[in-house]
Amino acid sequence: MTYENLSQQDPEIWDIIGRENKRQAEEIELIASENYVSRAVLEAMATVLTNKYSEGYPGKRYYGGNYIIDEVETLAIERCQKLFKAEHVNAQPLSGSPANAAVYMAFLEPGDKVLGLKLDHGGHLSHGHSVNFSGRLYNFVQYGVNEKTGIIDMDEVRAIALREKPKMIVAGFSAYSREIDWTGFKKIADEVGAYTFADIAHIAGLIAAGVLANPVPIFDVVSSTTHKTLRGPRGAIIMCKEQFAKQIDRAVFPGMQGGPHDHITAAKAVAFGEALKPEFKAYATQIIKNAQAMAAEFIGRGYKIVSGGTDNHLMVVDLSLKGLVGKEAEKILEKIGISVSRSTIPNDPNPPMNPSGLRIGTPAVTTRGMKETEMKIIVDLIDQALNNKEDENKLNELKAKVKDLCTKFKLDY
Ligand code: DSN
Repeated sequence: MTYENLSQQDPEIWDIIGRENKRQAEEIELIASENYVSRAVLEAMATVLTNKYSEGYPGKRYYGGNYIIDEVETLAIERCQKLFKAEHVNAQPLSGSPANAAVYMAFLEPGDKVLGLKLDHGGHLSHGHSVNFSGRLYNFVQYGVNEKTGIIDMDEVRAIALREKPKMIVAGFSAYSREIDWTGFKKIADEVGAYTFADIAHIAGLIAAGVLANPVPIFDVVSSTTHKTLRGPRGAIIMCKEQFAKQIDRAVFPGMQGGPHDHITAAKAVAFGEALKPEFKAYATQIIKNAQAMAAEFIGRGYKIVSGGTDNHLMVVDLSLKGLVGKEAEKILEKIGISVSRSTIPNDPNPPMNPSGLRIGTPAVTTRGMKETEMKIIVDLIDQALNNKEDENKLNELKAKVKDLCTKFKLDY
């Protein structure tokens, strides 16, 4: 892509973008929810499709001139259906939280009871936290992970469901490293007559590639963002059984949103097309191999990983044994050019703004082409930085090593 117009017309913004571009090129990205899109996805986002208003759905719009936009959205829907074996797809949600808001609006009335995973056990704000719209509008009851194993306790989920009789059960997470027992959730929901809702935002790419189990054929409704392991543009999708198609579509528009972002819909279609290719399965397989190699290396160096390891792309490192907290560790690693996000650990004694752990993920470094060998090198860099946090010379030396590693695994921009 060339950017002559932007660079000439607005050097101030151009300079900021240039510096962020350099930062991404020279630093290691371990935030579990981030990734690098392909040039094709990036190019689709920067198109004239952004100029169009297209409230409604293909063939049923509220504005004229949408006969070409209809083709884009239909293609996005069809590719997504194929990718996840989905009966119905809504490709318009602008992002994860609005998608989840639309799901709740489609199935629930304010005050209805819903079961979701606690935030400090790996859940998401939109799964019922009290400061979020979900916890304010709906009556959320929360389940957690087993204190000893760090794994979701399905007996506890069942006991809470039998006691509380929720109208909906939410399965999904933003910081949990184990496979979700979709069938187990479905059985419990059937026992109590609850709707099943899976939020697969983090693992959508791994599911699409067939390396993790797919809840779409068994759950009533599934939401996902498109920009994490799925490696598409910033946005979301909702998939559901055909019987719920109308209520989902009505909840997205006119319920929650106005005009869809058609340039993003096009980029979603491009990303779904990429995920349908065999190379994407190899990519997803390597994401998990890399995460497992990284977790093993951390454990070998005396770090505690919540649940003892990982089945997916992420791990939560409990720093309490190291005498550190998440915010401090995040800052130290930022100094050497490694981005991570601080994270709560189950039953965290520290507050959410300064929790006891770090969440680390491998989707972005895997996109760069890094493999198990590099994961060990990265853990070594992290370990050295955390052990020498006051030594500025050492931190500068580590920063140079991070940059050096990144230049060997260039981004395609
Ligand atoms: N902010 C995303 C994450 O980092 O997991 C979830 O919304």
